[in-house]
Amino acid sequence: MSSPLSTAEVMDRLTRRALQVEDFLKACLTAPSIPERLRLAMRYSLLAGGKRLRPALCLSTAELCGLPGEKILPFAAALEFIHTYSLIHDDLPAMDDDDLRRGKPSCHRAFDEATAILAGDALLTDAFGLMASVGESTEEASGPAVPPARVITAIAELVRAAGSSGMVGGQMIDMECTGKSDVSSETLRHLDALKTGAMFRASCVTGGLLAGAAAPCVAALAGYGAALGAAFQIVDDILDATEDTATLGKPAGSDAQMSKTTYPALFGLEQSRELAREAALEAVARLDVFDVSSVRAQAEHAFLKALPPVLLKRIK
Ligand code: GRG
Repeated sequence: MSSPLSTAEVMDRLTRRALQVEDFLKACLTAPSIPERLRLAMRYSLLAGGKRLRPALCLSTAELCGLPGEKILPFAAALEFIHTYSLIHDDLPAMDDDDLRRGKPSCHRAFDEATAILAGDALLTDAFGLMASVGESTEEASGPAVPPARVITAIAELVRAAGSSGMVGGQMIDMECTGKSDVSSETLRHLDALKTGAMFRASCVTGGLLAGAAAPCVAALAGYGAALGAAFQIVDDILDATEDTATLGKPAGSDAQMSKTTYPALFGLEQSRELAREAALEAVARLDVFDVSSVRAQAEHAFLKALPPVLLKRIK
């Protein structure tokens, strides 16, 4: 069994994963057929930093289940394309109307509203080409990187997570709840599970599906991703209420300013911290089913187990 990783080791692995994803992303969106202003806006937001957590989870869970991450880099990058589109649209005046994202002017501030809408639309649409590409046969390679049937299953999983019954649905509920003072804790959990949790869950599950993992392992990855997503959202809510704009790279206190229902608003800071800890522990426990034998899988198992507690260290 793998030994526990220190915070520094987890951060080091995350940084290396982020760089691997960053290199791939930098090589994307170079086709001369893309109108220049659209390309600039897409690359502006895509390459503005970001922790690259969702692709890192996909690559790591694939390796945990025996598939080398290099084989599915385009799929992992697609998760970041979809995440970036959601951030661009979330910042628009019709939604959260935020001027700052990832420490820089939000896309509609750096360009204009119409260009930002199109940049988000294009990132979402182009993500499907990236996902499909890992199941396509190319002339250079002898066959597809991953059997096409697995790729279709993984795409279907991600579509459910990102679409109307997932992230977009969660955003709709979030908007409907904004400004209301009587939002229940069940509604908050539900909207967060859709808005944030669904993409975390899908990032983990798709890694397993692409690797051809057995059903109990895929179910464990789903539980891990959902619990990690819940912990992440609670931490994000706490940070919004306690950190400054410079630290966050986005406007601090915006949840309270917009009268959003958040964990600190409903439960107070101390209980929110406890709920984040519980969710992180649940995530870690879901990894117990894995019986890892290869060195690479052991390393990923240790990383995934150590990640939820490290996430909690972002809150004081
Ligand atoms: C507009 C369709 C649509 C959906 C928006 C993701 C989302 C749904 C809204 C973002 C608003 C928000 C602050 C959500 C809380 C959690 C979250 C997704 C934070 C941002 O993710 P990080 O911290 O960001 O992984 P980086 O910049 O590191 O990629």
